[in-house]
Amino acid sequence: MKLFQNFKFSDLFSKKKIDESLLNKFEELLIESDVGTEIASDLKEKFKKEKIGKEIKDEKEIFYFLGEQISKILSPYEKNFNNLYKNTPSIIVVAGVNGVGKTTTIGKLGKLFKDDGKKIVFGAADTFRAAAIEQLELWSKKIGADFVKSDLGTDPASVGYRTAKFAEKEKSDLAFIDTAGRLQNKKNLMEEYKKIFTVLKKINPEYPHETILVLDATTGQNALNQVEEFKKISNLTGLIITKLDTSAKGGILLAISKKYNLPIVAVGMGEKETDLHPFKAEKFTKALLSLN
Ligand SMILES: Nc1nc2c(ncn2[C@@H]2O[C@H](COP(=O)(O)OP(=O)(O)O)[C@@H](O)[C@H]2O)c(=O)[nH]1
Ligand SMILES: [Mg+2]
Repeated sequence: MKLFQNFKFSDLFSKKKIDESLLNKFEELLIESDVGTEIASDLKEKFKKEKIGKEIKDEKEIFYFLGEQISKILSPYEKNFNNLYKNTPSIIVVAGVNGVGKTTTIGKLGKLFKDDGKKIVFGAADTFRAAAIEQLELWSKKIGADFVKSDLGTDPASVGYRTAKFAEKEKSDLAFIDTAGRLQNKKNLMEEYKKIFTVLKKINPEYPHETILVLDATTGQNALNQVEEFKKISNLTGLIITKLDTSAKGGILLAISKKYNLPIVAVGMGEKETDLHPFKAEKFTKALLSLN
């Protein structure tokens, strides 16, 4: 993950003095890195106010200034994943389009809570592909979570229902419900999700306690559309951004949290079970800008 790819600030600031045309280039770069036009323009203005006409000693100065500002923008959206556990059981639906990393993320979250001594159950409500059910079952075995199995083509809502009931009966601490998220048929998809929520609410109007939307950082601006779609069908309570270990620019986090005011529960930094981390604005910003 790197906000600016193949780019050195020193190339831009060769004059060692900040003027209007440099600020415009700076803004352009920020827009290219997916932070969104509003934030890019805000950052430019802040920069202008404090640094215009001033000599800069080295490019690090610019990175540190930018880092401080970005960290300030992001810090209100920190939500540690430990907050997902508030009730016994805590019923959590994990949503998102195909391939973003939902199943993997459930495995990783399960591992984190399991290590903390919690009793976990996974529900395989992605019944669209047999491989998806197997994938979640493998994760459940790997980390020692209970598993509510389903068959190919079973109604996802019924799996959600059985998972919540299982969690109540077996006194699980957390239940994670995996979903299909296939976008090929948007109308069906949305109906399926709605049905999951309706059925869960019949058991307890408080269910699900959390609906986490998983987004793939490499999709850039498209992630904004995904939030838009999922907001229509559910009360999203948080985001998990995956694949930040790749060449993803990562700037999309700023655009999304600002536009939708959604907390970030965790970030995915790889495919292994230990590759999910709490979202810390300062740490994230440092990685984003390669500062240490
Ligand atoms: N590099 C990387 N790969 C990830 C991450 N999270 C998930 N993946 C991979 O993305 C692919 C799709 O993940 P999966 O959990 O099956 O997505 P789903 O369709 O949303 O359930 C798999 O190959 C995962 O190993 C991550 O944080 N980093
Ligand atoms: Mg899956």
